[in-house]
Amino acid sequence: MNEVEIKLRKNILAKNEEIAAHLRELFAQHRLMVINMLSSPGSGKTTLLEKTARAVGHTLAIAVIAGDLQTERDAIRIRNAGAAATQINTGRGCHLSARMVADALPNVDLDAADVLFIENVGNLVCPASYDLGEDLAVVLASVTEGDDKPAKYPTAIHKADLIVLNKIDLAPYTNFSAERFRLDVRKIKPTLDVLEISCTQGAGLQSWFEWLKTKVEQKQALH
Ligand SMILES: Nc1nc2c(ncn2[C@@H]2O[C@H](COP(=O)(O)OP(=O)(O)OP(=O)(O)O)[C@@H](O)[C@H]2O)c(=O)[nH]1
Ligand SMILES: [Mg+2]
Repeated sequence: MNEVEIKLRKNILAKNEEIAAHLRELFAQHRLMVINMLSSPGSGKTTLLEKTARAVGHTLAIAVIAGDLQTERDAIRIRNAGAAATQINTGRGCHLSARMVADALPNVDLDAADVLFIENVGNLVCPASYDLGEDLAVVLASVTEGDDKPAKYPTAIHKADLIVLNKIDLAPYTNFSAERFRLDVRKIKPTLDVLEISCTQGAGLQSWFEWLKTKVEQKQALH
């Protein structure tokens, strides 16, 4: 990057921080827990949200903003699972920005929801640099991506408040080492928990629901 590009990027990020701060204030006023979901394409973000909506949607009002370059497919899947969902199409954009989230908010009932998930565009690079006013960031990894991803994408690991490791049902068919994965995570952020799950077979999902419930209760108790 040359000097002009660096300055431009700094300005864009500063503007994003400003809007994110407004969003954070707005979410706090509504006592809404907001979770930014980051992952590579296809790690299972939408599947996890579908499972969550079906399993705990009757006790926890879930709203989702789903970001993809094209199509409304993820929002449709989530609505079919019983949660409110709004789709953002970024066109060629590799991440959601605070401005995009702000523009989508008229479609989200902030009073009705207990938790708002923001399913970011699938990649571990750009979404790690853009604050969306969220309370927490969850990085969803999956065993089919390989165990070297934390070491290769440390910015996303730094941003994360929880790592969810999905598709553990497929571990026997790969050379994935949960030990290597956890070791690299620990090197980058020693306090970070790794929660192993299988969306298709259900392993670990109960722990995910409990983590989520605790976080929502903590947010609601703040005011
Ligand atoms: N075997 C297995 N497959 C899974 C699991 N979770 C999700 N999948 C499959 O993985 C594929 C991708 O899942 P999605 O939920 O669409 O992934 P995503 O992260 O939302 O993808 P993008 O929005 O495109 O980035 C689908 O075919 C899912 O059925 C799992 O735990 N085990
Ligand atoms: Mg998806």
